[in-house]
Amino acid sequence: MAIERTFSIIKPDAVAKNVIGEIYSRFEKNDLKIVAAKMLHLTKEQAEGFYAEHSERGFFNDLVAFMISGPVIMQVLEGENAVLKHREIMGATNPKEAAAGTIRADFASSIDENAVHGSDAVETAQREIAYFFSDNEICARTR
Ligand code: RTP
Ligand code: MG
Repeated sequence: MAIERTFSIIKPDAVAKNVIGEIYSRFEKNDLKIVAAKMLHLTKEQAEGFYAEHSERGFFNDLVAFMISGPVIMQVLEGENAVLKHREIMGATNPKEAAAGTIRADFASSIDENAVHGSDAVETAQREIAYFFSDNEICARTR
């Protein structure tokens, strides 16, 4: 199976709940390696640009307001089948529909404040990674 990279955000609600380590542990238990990470408080422009594909949706303004309501931690995860694997361990967008044991089932409050983001395809991951990380901020994990 192919080694892929995917882009992950621990959203402001989960940072506020102090469950960064719990979420990182889920990544590690599923053989996803963190090859880049940074904490930052997004600007409105960064959040609008990142979620530009949703700009016509009714929830867009609330989504942007939520994403800038506090700091986030973002990371690049690497591993076999990383994009789909990460989506599986995140669970469904709406935590009420998320499978038991998934990150959103355990830590999300609502469809609006749903703890994590994960890229939905390899091409999306490439674009999202490049939006926040330069090549020299991504580390090889060879040992
Ligand atoms: P994400 O992009 O954050 O990983 O989430 P996703 O793929 O599961 O969901 P997506 O359709 O891309 O939506 C992006 C984020 O917008 C919020 N949302 N709210 N109120 C609503 O109906 C609604 N739908 C989506 C969620 O925070 C979702 O994660
Ligand atoms: Mg999405």
